[in-house]
Amino acid sequence: MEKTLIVLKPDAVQRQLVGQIIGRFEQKGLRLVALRMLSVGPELAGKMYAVHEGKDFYQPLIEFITAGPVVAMVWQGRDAISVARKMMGPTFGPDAPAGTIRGDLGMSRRYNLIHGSDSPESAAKEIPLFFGAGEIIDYTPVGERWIYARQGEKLI
Ligand code: IDP
Ligand code: MG
Repeated sequence: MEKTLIVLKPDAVQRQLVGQIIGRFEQKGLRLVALRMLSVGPELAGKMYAVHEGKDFYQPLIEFITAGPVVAMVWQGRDAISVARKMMGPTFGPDAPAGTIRGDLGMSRRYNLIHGSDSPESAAKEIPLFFGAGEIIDYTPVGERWIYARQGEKLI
C-alpha cells in the first residue's frame, strides 16, 4: 500500500497541535508506520525543499522549517498520498476550506502546519531523507480489517 511522508512543521509543534493532527490521520484509517521528532538543519531542509530552490519564498521557507522541532511521520494506506493531501487542504490556511487541517487550524500565508508528499515520486525521494528502511514498521493494525472491504486480493 502507498506510503506518504508527513511532516508537522515547527508551528504545529509550538502550538501543541501534534496530537490533534495525528488523531485526524488515525481517525481517517491511515496506518502510522514511522514517527520521529527532530530539528531540521539547513542541509536536510535544502534536500527536503530542493524543488523550490530559486523561488522567491525559498529562503523564508528554509528559515521556517529550521526554526524549531518538527514531527516527521510515514502514513500508509490506499492512495495515502492523495488522501493526506486532501486532508491537509490547499497550501495556506486562509484559502483552505473548513474541514481540512490547514483550513481548520491556520491563518497564515507562511506558517502552514504541515508538509505532505505530493506524488509517489516525491514520497520515494522524501521518505528516505527522514527514515532508514529499518525505521518503517511493517504491521497490520487489528482494526484495519474494518477499514477496507476485501474483494479477492483487492482492498476496496
Ligand atoms: P504544499 O506544502 O501545499 O505542497 P508547495 O507549493 O509545495 O506547497 O510549497 C512548499 C511550501 O513552501 C509550502 O508548504 C509553504 O510552506 C511554502 N510556500 C509555498 N508558496 C509560498 C509563497 O508563495 N509564500 C511563502 N511560502 C510559500
Ligand atoms: Mg509541496
